[in-house]
Amino acid sequence: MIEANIIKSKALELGADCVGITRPHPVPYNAEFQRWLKSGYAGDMEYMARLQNERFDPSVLFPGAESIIVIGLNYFPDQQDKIEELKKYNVASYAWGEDYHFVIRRLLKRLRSSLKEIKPKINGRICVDTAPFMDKYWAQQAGLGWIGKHTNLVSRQFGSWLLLGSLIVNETVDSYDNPHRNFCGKCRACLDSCPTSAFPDSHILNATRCISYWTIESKSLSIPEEIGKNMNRWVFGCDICLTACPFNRFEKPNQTEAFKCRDETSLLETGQVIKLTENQFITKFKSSPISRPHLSGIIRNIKAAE
Ligand code: B12
Ligand code: SF4
Ligand code: SF4
Repeated sequence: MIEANIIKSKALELGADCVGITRPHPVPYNAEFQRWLKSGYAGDMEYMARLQNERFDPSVLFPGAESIIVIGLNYFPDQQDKIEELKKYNVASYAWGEDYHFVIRRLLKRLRSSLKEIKPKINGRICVDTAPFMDKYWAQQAGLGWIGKHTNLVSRQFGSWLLLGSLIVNETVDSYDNPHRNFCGKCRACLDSCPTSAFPDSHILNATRCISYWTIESKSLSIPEEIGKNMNRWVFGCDICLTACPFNRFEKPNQTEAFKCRDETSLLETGQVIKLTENQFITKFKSSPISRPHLSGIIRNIKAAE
């Protein structure tokens, strides 16, 4: 057994903005998930259908799992957009700095090493998107916030602007957090704000209607006209439903150096990115989330948003 407070202080010291700890158990949303897949809402994200047993039970994903440490990093921009006047296109704010996968993985690796110093036998599995793991569900269980109707975690400390990562460990702790209450009530601001009507219902996102899916994840050579005409100039991701949430009254600028807006983000915002060669694009956007759809995907997005 290890003291929860020791783990939490270490995580905060390493740069997490919030941290909670919960016990593993089977995730109760398997039926909803299967309905989501069957409805075709995953589009061409075939990986979502893989490793179902692991996704719905952390003890299958990591045998011997005793506790799940969940961290949140605030990514709300620390400044207004530098090039507001020249700006033609929008880029989701999570992508303005270094790729959060690297930032959170680095932090959780350090946390795992420092826990090993206290308990040499402790072992842990890091989850930041790449593992089949329901990040938002576990974040709610660990008390970081609740799953809003826009399907993302909402925090009473940071609004919609938390990125999540978890460390599953083979060690119990002396006290676990309680799941967070849901505060959405009758509000449906996020659902009504979506320009492409991507929510068939509360807590359900049809990714094949979501600008974020089309501009980041889709491998299609073109974006359907119906989506394109409602893209509102979002060429990488989309923050519209997140921005609509009234709990953003608690938002505050992030303090994470790696999330500071990089100069190359403006190449997308001005549209100048299309003048880059493939090699220049790779060099400039190395370690940025923007590299994911490749230059060809970014050009596709700009064409569709015009
Ligand atoms: C695939 C994926 C996407 C896809 C699909 C998104 C989706 N909502 O499913 C696309 C590409 C569209 C996407 C977009 C974005 N994403 Co994304 N994405 C993921 C990923 C890898 C998996 C999510 C998943 O499992 N989806 C499958 C569906 C079926 O699951 P679900 O929405 O969780 O739905 C379940 C619940 O709604 C539940 N359910 C059903 N009924 C009910 C009822 C109630 C009351 C409740 C509580 C739950 C519930 O059942 C469903 C099935 O299990 C996660 C990381 C991870 N491993 O979790 C990041 C993640 C969700 N994404 C993230 C972010 C930041 C984004 C964007 C904001 C990026 C952007 N600015 O463009 C957008 C937001 C779009 C939106 N409104 O969700 C963050 C969200 C952080 C947070 N605070 O929640 C995550 C957690 C990554 C991270 N490590 O931080 N994403
Ligand atoms: S990210 Fe944009 S397109 Fe996707 S659901 Fe939210 S508002 Fe709609
Ligand atoms: S906008 Fe309203 S319904 Fe949507 S997540 Fe925020 S509080 Fe919940």
